[in-house]
Amino acid sequence: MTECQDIELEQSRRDSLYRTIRLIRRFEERCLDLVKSGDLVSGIHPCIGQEAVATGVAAALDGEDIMFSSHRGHGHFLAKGSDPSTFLAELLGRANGIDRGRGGSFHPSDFTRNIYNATGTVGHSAAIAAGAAWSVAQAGTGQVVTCFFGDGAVSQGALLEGFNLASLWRLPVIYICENNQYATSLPVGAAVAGTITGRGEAFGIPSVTVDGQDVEVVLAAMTGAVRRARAGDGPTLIEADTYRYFGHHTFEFKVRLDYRSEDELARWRCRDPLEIAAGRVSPQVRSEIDADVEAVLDEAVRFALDGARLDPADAQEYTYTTGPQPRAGAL
Ligand SMILES: Cc1ncc(C[n+]2csc(CCOP(=O)(O)OP(=O)(O)O)c2C)c(N)n1
Repeated sequence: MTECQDIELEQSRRDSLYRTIRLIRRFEERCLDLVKSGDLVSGIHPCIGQEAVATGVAAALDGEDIMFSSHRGHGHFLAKGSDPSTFLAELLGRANGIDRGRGGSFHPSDFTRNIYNATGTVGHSAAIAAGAAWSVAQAGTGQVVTCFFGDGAVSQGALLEGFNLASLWRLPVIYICENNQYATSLPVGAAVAGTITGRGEAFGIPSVTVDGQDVEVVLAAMTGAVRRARAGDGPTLIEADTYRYFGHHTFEFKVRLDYRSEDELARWRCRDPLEIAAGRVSPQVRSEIDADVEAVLDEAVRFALDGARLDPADAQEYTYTTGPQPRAGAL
């Protein structure tokens, strides 16, 4: 087990946490609309219901700290300060997107915010994050690395290899498991032997399970983990219990997968992260924030839809730092 740091938050901080959760919730709802209208062609893995995890994690970090996101990653980017307009343009695959439309919803990066994209294979980011943490530790930059993954990742070999090295070399990395109870349609209880925190503890990593619906609880756990990492005391594993309100992916709007009940969904909605954070903000501030978020998102949608569509002819541009080069003798 690890200790959560006691935190006393000023009201302005609480307002700011509410704003971030609201921004993520409404951004995702706008994305659902854009999926339905056919503008967001890939579909998305919506993080609605999980917003407090990303928000609490990012609130404990400095701008220079490094983040490895997951396929359900929009909230991670917004919480760490990515620009909603260029980020949304990226999801729509437009040339004015943050990665010139090459990353899309599943694999964007935001180098202005030190956010790296999800690996195609679930769980493998944990090993890459250990490498990044080794790198910053060698360079003595004082940066902390965070790595998000879901409950579906915790039995992957690469993840456990990452845990091993992170602990052995006391790396400044914080692993965050967003346990939203399902990997696609597979309940966590049917897939995970033992416990998620037990995997961290097996490698000597301080590990804790927290209420992922309460942003202040997540922030408290993160504050302690960041302090440990910066002090050279090594990694932490935080398992945040949470729930996604929508399907694994928006393809579930078309295909009905009967793996969870309406009752279960209703129970989780009773502990809505947005409502919990809203309860700590005055009604007046709340309506000001809500109006501001809508204005930001109106502009983001306009900016994204105005972006140029990509030209298939330059599909290989920006793939390599030097541009695509024919192999010697290939021509
Ligand atoms: C190694 C590997 N196996 C399977 C997949 C296909 N896949 C993509 S997302 C996903 C579910 C992941 O569930 P979880 O890790 O719990 O994250 P969540 O989707 O719940 O956020 C699966 C099986 C993959 N990308 N990589």
